Amino acid sequence: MAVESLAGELVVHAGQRFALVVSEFNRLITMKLAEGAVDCLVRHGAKENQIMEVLVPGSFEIPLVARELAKTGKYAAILCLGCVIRGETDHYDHVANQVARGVGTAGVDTGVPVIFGVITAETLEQALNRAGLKSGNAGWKAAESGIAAANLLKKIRG
Ligand code: INI
Repeated sequence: MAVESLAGELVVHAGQRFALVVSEFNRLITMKLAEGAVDCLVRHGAKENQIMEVLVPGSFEIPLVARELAKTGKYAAILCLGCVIRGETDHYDHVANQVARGVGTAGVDTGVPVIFGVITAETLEQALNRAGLKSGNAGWKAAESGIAAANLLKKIRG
Protein backbone atom coordinates (compact mmCIF):
# COMPACT_ATOMS: atom_id res chain seq x y z
CA MET A 1 0.00 0.00 0.00
CA ALA A 2 1.42 3.37 -0.98
CA VAL A 3 0.51 6.13 1.41
CA GLU A 4 1.08 9.79 0.70
CA SER A 5 3.90 11.16 2.78
CA LEU A 6 5.07 14.63 3.65
CA ALA A 7 8.40 15.73 5.14
CA GLY A 8 10.54 18.84 5.21
CA GLU A 9 13.69 18.72 3.11
CA LEU A 10 17.06 19.52 4.67
CA VAL A 11 17.81 22.52 2.49
CA VAL A 12 18.01 26.16 3.52
CA HIS A 13 16.29 28.16 0.81
CA ALA A 14 17.12 31.74 -0.19
CA GLY A 15 15.17 34.15 1.98
CA GLN A 16 14.83 31.81 4.96
CA ARG A 17 16.30 33.32 8.11
CA PHE A 18 17.11 31.44 11.30
CA ALA A 19 17.54 32.87 14.79
CA LEU A 20 19.66 31.21 17.45
CA VAL A 21 18.80 32.06 21.06
CA VAL A 22 21.90 31.12 23.03
CA SER A 23 22.25 31.08 26.81
CA GLU A 24 25.43 32.63 28.21
CA PHE A 25 25.13 30.47 31.33
CA ASN A 26 27.38 27.42 30.79
CA ARG A 27 28.96 29.14 27.77
CA LEU A 28 31.62 26.46 27.53
CA ILE A 29 28.83 24.18 26.35
CA THR A 30 26.41 26.59 24.71
CA MET A 31 29.01 28.16 22.41
CA LYS A 32 29.75 24.65 21.10
CA LEU A 33 26.04 24.20 20.48
CA ALA A 34 25.93 27.52 18.61
CA GLU A 35 28.96 26.51 16.51
CA GLY A 36 27.28 23.19 15.67
CA ALA A 37 24.03 24.92 14.71
CA VAL A 38 25.74 27.52 12.48
CA ASP A 39 27.86 24.81 10.86
CA CYS A 40 24.75 22.75 10.10
CA LEU A 41 22.84 25.74 8.66
CA VAL A 42 25.77 26.74 6.46
CA ARG A 43 26.35 23.19 5.22
CA HIS A 44 22.69 23.01 4.23
CA GLY A 45 22.93 26.19 2.22
CA ALA A 46 22.58 29.18 4.57
CA LYS A 47 24.63 32.34 4.03
CA GLU A 48 25.88 34.23 7.10
CA ASN A 49 23.30 36.98 6.58
CA GLN A 50 20.51 34.39 7.00
CA ILE A 51 21.59 33.66 10.60
CA MET A 52 20.99 35.87 13.63
CA GLU A 53 22.50 34.98 17.02
CA VAL A 54 20.84 36.40 20.14
CA LEU A 55 22.48 35.94 23.55
CA VAL A 56 20.41 35.63 26.74
CA PRO A 57 21.75 35.44 30.32
CA GLY A 58 20.48 31.94 31.14
CA SER A 59 18.20 29.19 29.86
CA PHE A 60 15.32 30.59 31.93
CA GLU A 61 15.29 33.66 29.66
CA ILE A 62 15.22 31.65 26.40
CA PRO A 63 11.42 31.19 26.00
CA LEU A 64 10.44 34.86 26.25
CA VAL A 65 13.11 36.00 23.80
CA ALA A 66 12.37 33.11 21.40
CA ARG A 67 8.68 33.99 21.45
CA GLU A 68 9.36 37.67 20.69
CA LEU A 69 11.65 36.72 17.80
CA ALA A 70 9.02 34.31 16.45
CA LYS A 71 6.36 37.04 16.62
CA THR A 72 8.39 39.32 14.33
CA GLY A 73 7.62 36.93 11.46
CA LYS A 74 11.19 37.33 10.17
CA TYR A 75 12.41 33.82 10.93
CA ALA A 76 11.75 30.41 9.40
CA ALA A 77 12.69 28.82 12.73
CA ILE A 78 14.10 29.76 16.11
CA LEU A 79 16.77 27.48 17.59
CA CYS A 80 16.95 27.55 21.38
CA LEU A 81 20.37 26.56 22.72
CA GLY A 82 21.08 26.21 26.42
CA CYS A 83 22.50 23.90 29.03
CA VAL A 84 21.11 23.10 32.47
CA ILE A 85 23.25 20.91 34.71
CA ARG A 86 21.69 19.32 37.79
CA GLY A 87 24.93 19.33 39.79
CA GLU A 88 25.16 23.11 39.52
CA THR A 89 21.85 24.18 40.94
CA ASP A 90 19.20 23.29 43.45
CA HIS A 91 16.64 24.91 41.17
CA TYR A 92 17.54 22.65 38.23
CA ASP A 93 13.98 21.35 37.95
CA HIS A 94 12.49 24.85 37.86
CA VAL A 95 14.87 26.06 35.15
CA ALA A 96 14.65 22.84 33.10
CA ASN A 97 10.84 22.67 33.30
CA GLN A 98 10.36 26.37 32.54
CA VAL A 99 12.55 26.30 29.47
CA ALA A 100 11.01 23.09 28.08
CA ARG A 101 7.44 24.28 28.56
CA GLY A 102 8.17 27.82 27.40
CA VAL A 103 9.94 26.73 24.22
CA GLY A 104 7.09 24.36 23.39
CA THR A 105 4.34 26.90 23.88
CA ALA A 106 6.27 29.62 22.00
CA GLY A 107 6.19 27.43 18.90
CA VAL A 108 2.59 26.32 19.21
CA ASP A 109 1.33 29.83 20.01
CA THR A 110 3.20 31.64 17.23
CA GLY A 111 3.11 28.99 14.48
CA VAL A 112 6.88 29.31 14.01
CA PRO A 113 9.05 26.26 14.73
CA VAL A 114 10.80 26.97 18.04
CA ILE A 115 13.28 24.17 18.49
CA PHE A 116 14.42 22.72 21.82
CA GLY A 117 18.20 22.48 21.67
CA VAL A 118 18.70 22.71 25.42
CA ILE A 119 20.88 20.09 27.05
CA THR A 120 19.64 18.91 30.44
CA ALA A 121 22.34 16.82 32.09
CA GLU A 122 23.38 15.43 35.43
CA THR A 123 27.05 16.38 35.03
CA LEU A 124 29.34 18.65 33.00
CA GLU A 125 30.84 15.54 31.40
CA GLN A 126 27.44 14.40 30.12
CA ALA A 127 26.77 17.89 28.79
CA LEU A 128 30.14 18.03 26.99
CA ASN A 129 29.42 14.68 25.36
CA ARG A 130 26.17 16.04 23.93
CA ALA A 131 27.88 19.23 22.77
CA GLY A 132 30.04 17.44 20.25
CA LEU A 133 32.49 15.35 22.25
CA LYS A 134 30.91 11.89 22.01
CA SER A 135 27.21 11.81 21.30
CA GLY A 136 26.87 14.29 18.46
CA ASN A 137 26.22 18.00 18.86
CA ALA A 138 22.74 18.97 20.12
CA GLY A 139 23.09 22.35 18.36
CA TRP A 140 23.62 20.64 15.00
CA LYS A 141 20.58 18.42 15.65
CA ALA A 142 18.48 21.45 16.61
CA ALA A 143 19.43 23.16 13.35
CA GLU A 144 18.47 20.07 11.33
CA SER A 145 15.11 19.96 13.11
CA GLY A 146 14.57 23.67 12.48
CA ILE A 147 15.31 23.40 8.75
CA ALA A 148 13.08 20.33 8.35
CA ALA A 149 10.21 21.80 10.39
CA ALA A 150 10.34 25.13 8.51
CA ASN A 151 10.18 23.39 5.13
CA LEU A 152 7.46 20.98 6.25
CA LEU A 153 5.28 23.86 7.45
CA LYS A 154 5.86 25.70 4.16
CA LYS A 155 4.48 22.65 2.29
CA ILE A 156 1.52 22.18 4.63
CA ARG A 157 0.57 25.86 4.37
CA GLY A 158 1.02 25.86 0.60
N1 INI B 1 20.86 28.74 33.68
C1 INI B 1 21.25 27.81 32.77
O1 INI B 1 21.12 28.03 31.57
N2 INI B 1 21.76 26.62 33.20
C2 INI B 1 21.94 26.33 34.51
O2 INI B 1 22.42 25.21 34.82
C3 INI B 1 21.55 27.30 35.46
N3 INI B 1 21.77 27.06 36.87
O3 INI B 1 22.53 26.16 37.20
O4 INI B 1 21.25 27.79 37.72
C4 INI B 1 21.00 28.53 35.01
N4 INI B 1 20.61 29.48 35.88
C5 INI B 1 20.29 30.82 35.48
C6 INI B 1 18.87 30.97 34.98
O5 INI B 1 18.72 30.40 33.71
C7 INI B 1 18.45 32.43 34.89
O6 INI B 1 19.31 33.11 34.01
C8 INI B 1 18.45 33.15 36.24
O7 INI B 1 17.71 32.42 37.19
C9 INI B 1 17.83 34.57 36.10
O8 INI B 1 16.45 34.46 35.69
